[in-house]
Amino acid sequence: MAKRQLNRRQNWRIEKIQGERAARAAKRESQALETLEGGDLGPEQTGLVIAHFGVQVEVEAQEGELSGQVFRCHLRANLPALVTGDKVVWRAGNQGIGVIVAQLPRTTELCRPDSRGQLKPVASNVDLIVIVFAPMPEPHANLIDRYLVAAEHAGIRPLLLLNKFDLIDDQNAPALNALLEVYRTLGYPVLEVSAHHGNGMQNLQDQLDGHISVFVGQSGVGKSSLVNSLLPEVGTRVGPLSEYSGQGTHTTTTARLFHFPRGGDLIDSPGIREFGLGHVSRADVEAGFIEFNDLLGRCRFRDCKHDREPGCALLQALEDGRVQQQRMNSYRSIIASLAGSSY
Ligand SMILES: Nc1nc2c(ncn2[C@@H]2O[C@H](COP(=O)(O)OP(=O)(O)O)[C@@H](O)[C@H]2O)c(=O)[nH]1
Ligand SMILES: [Mg+2]
Ligand SMILES: [Zn+2]
Repeated sequence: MAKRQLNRRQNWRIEKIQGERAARAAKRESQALETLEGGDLGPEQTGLVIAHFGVQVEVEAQEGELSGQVFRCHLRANLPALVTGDKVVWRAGNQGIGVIVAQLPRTTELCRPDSRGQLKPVASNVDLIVIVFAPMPEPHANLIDRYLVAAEHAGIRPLLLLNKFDLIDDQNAPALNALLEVYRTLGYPVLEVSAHHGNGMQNLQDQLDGHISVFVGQSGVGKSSLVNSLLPEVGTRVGPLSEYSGQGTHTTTTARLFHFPRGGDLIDSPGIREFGLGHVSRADVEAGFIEFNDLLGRCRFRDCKHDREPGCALLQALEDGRVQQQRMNSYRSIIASLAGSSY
């Protein structure tokens, strides 16, 4: 598609219109908040943000007689930006509307760069990242390792999930098994399932129960199919949510939290499924390779790049087989990809 360049004047006009629109929305919001605060509000109670819509959020009551009910809530002006998964203190108004009065501390944050390249949280309190791959499209160890670094960096436990189990044949089995073995050796949990045929899906559900999970992975590996199979309601509920952000020209990557029937939650959005390695430093990448943990700081040179330096603890471990060649390749390729960016 041909890219049409907007001239400065057109750009300025668009920015002006968007600015005015945002100002009008903010004014409407503060009027609504004033009306609500002037009326009768219920007692303070805890709630869970299950979706957010620009200036408002949807909160599920977590205690008392309202527990489980969902309220559209306004935010008091002094609050930080809330994301799906946030625990909050809120007060119910009338007719299913409420006011958020405080945000409770987050245990984890999943961040992504926004359109300006600034890192922004997109979901909080996630404690399991399910990294999905499949026989087709052919998996890249490098990409899996990037997700692992991202998970380690966020302090969130990863689960490796090979989907399309039904597509394993004599041709691709050796390479796939070798790949899985790399991660089993590192101690990462690995599951094999087929979203289409249902193999292993109960086992997967057992792993998800009691956790707040996200599914990530390359396009085409079957994330939508997995989510739809686990939570048939998602497909029907996600669509209408992709609303206009009011800020720019792109649709928001609104994340929504869904409950599994037996406990545990899934936070899902197209943006989260494509969640990748945000802005990380060389040190973050090193820390993201768990088998390096005992080796870092043991190289002869303090600023060792683990490239060809004498007395490098990582190179020695590679030689001894304590570090796997494939992981070392990934590490180098990730570091090389950082070099061009600012880190
Ligand atoms: N054979 C097979 N195909 C699958 C399976 N799961 C998903 N697919 C197919 O893989 C393609 C991509 O799936 P989709 O869920 O859209 O992947 P996403 O891009 O990761 O969300 C679709 O054609 C699915 O029908 C599976 O378990 N087995
Ligand atoms: Mg999809
Ligand atoms: Zn070294």
